[in-house]
Amino acid sequence: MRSPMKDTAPSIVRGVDESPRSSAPRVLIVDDEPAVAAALARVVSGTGAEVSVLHDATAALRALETTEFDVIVSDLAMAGMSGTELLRAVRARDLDLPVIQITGAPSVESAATAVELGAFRYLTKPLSPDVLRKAVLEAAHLRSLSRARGGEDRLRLDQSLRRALKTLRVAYQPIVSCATRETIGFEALMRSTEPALTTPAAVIDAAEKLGLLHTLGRRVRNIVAAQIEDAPRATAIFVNLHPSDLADPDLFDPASPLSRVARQVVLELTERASLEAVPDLELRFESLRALGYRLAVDDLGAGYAGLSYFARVQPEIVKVDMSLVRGVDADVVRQRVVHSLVSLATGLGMEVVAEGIETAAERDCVVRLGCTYVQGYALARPGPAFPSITWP
Ligand code: G
Ligand code: MN
Repeated sequence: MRSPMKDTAPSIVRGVDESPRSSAPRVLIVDDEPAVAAALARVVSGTGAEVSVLHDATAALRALETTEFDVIVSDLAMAGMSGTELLRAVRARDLDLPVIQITGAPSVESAATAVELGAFRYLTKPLSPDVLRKAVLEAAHLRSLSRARGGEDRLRLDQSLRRALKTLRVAYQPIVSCATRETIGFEALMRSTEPALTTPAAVIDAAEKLGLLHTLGRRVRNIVAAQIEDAPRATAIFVNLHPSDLADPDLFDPASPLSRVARQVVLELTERASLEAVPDLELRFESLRALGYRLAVDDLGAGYAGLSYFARVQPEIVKVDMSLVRGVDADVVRQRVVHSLVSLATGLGMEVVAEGIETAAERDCVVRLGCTYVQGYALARPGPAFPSITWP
């Protein structure tokens, strides 16, 4: 491949003007021909950018994991991973990072792919230094705009979440025995009054984005721990866990407030959320049981993991998802599914909660199908510690 530049190849890879590192854009040049890469570096350095050079795309991807670059300038035809594959891999992790592609063999196909993957520019050789410098400056400008926007969004979200955490409340919804019609427990449900984060899903989503899931989980568990002594005698409190909570040492700390009352607590693990990423899952369940907790599988019948998940947790209690409960009294298929889940679970010594009961007909139907407990608006809405039920 001949050099794209009229300039001769220098060995400098640092910016020519020594502006502070923080303000100079960081540009990564990827070209498998060292002489070409050096020529590109010399030209790009002329913009005041801080330039790094790598000679293959795989190394570039590795570098992106540890270093934040503002612009990538990449050759298309490279030994090993191509420039197109590099762009695709970059897009999988960063939708905004501008990538300038340079090619000595332009084609309609590679240009179309560049557009599809959102390349910032598709430049052809021979390349004028001015064109490259202009493209790099524009790309760096775009990057700084999107960074500023992202920073503001994040700051606003952070402020909202911190307010939500301060004012967080827990509502409790009764879980009722079908045999005695007595309340045997309450599900603790997070409630937020923060205007930007009104639903529990929005709070969890924000905490996930900001890396504060453990803070949120601890907050809910500590509120429950402080209220549990006011719960009616012999009732259990059901607490929802996020899979990330299973990686929080606080959950396993015998001295944490909720651990002290673990015998009164059932931890709900939703089948919806994948636990694939949690290492030593079975050991963690064992530790929780050693602390006195019981475990429940939540939303059974709604998720993707299905019965394999069920076998891994071997829960004391399963909660049949409200999608199976809705209209169950008038739907033979739902009745069969619930009946099968009930016989499977009770055959394994587990108890079954039917959740999301909205009508007396649904309630009576799941009782007939053998569910141990019922929960839902038909009995009681979630409310301040601790609501009573109606079951005439
Ligand atoms: O996924 P999980 O089962 O933890 O969800 C419980 C949610 O369902 C809570 O937000 C609760 O307010 C809501 N909920 C409780 N009972 C009912 C019900 O009877 N109908 C509906 N639609 N939602 C309910
Ligand atoms: Mn739940």
